Amino acid sequence: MSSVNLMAREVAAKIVFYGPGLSGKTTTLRKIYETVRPAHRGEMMSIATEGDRTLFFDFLPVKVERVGDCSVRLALYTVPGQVFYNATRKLVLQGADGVVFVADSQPEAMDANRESLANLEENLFEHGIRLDRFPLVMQWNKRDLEGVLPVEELRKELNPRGVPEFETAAANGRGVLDTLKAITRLVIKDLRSKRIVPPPRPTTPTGGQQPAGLEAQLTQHLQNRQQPQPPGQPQHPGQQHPAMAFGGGPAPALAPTPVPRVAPVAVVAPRIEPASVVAPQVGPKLLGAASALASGDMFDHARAAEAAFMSGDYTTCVTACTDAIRRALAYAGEGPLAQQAFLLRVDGADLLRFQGMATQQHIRVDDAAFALYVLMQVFVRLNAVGLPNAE
Ligand SMILES: Nc1nc2c(ncn2[C@@H]2O[C@H](COP(=O)(O)OP(=O)(O)OP(=O)(O)O)[C@@H](O)[C@H]2O)c(=O)[nH]1
Ligand SMILES: [Mg+2]
Repeated sequence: MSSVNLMAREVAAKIVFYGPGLSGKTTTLRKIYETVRPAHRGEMMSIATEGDRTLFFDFLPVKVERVGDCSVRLALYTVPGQVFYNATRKLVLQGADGVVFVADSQPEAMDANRESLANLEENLFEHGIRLDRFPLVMQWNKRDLEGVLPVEELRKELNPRGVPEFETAAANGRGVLDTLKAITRLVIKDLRSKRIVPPPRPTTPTGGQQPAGLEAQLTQHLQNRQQPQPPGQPQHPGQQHPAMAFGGGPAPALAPTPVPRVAPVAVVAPRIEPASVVAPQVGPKLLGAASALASGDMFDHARAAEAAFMSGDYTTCVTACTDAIRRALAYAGEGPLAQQAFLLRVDGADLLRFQGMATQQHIRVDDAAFALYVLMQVFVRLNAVGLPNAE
């Protein structure tokens, strides 16, 4: 899914947190959300959850501070771990640039871990990708619990390839940012080797020499981040970390504040940061056109599509639109999609073109914009006929 905007010199990459049910994927994303400063991440969205269980996906856009003359945008996703949601896992996995496998370290979860890893391999293979050549990091989660398996055992069973691995306790945040750093590095390295990431410009605006390659710039950026904080800006435990906490060293202790259930709408508490630390925040959050037209229960689906579009994840935007359109058309009653569209007087040619995208190898920005347009068309037609009604 990676995309590069050469004008803005911006790289967008998709990272998926995969693993069995209840292994801690959503908890991990929430911790990243809490830890990264608001200026560097968007809203976290949990699309369709039931209690603690993810039914569709969680999504969190994160921006790594400018690295040399490029910036990196990450779109972080979780899949639903429960075995019977494989179709959704396949959709979410589409276009991924890297995977963090979140394993549950408890002995009783070992079968589920193995099964989920095999399932990841199978689903990637269906997308024409071999897991053993794909950017992958293992997250041994729930290390805070008593009686967990030794890491050697987890490694032997689940990580024979010896990819980078991290012991984490997502519940208190330990290790999650180190894991994220590692997968980001792997993804950037992979994108460089595929020549997707542009070479750095030869000189800086001030005439200084840039280190070669985006990864070298990232390394330099990480080193800079290790510099001590300027006086007057101490790091408090629990304080949101500057940038992505990509500064190396241990992740900061995280405040044990309870995490509220993630609402579909803005959950970003406004924060006032010293001007010298943070770029000014963009003003109040605005609704996108699709979510402004959405009825209550379609709202977070529309937001997901818009957020994916804004983060440059056009494949997921189309995926989210597909799901939303299917759900929205269902208000016209049971039957094939074409019949539902006909009843609502949604343009058949538009719907055909939209459905044709499913077979496209590469989804471009104009495809995603078109998908959002079709979604809006469906919402407008539903509004016109008064659906969904109040009953
Ligand atoms: N003790 C402990 N509990 C954890 C940890 N990570 C997650 N949990 C708990 O495990 C449960 C499941 O966590 P989730 O993050 O919802 O799991 P998930 O992988 O997203 O599950 P699905 O959405 O069903 O795939 C929750 O009750 C979490 O609080 C951890 O590191 N330590
Ligand atoms: Mg979940």
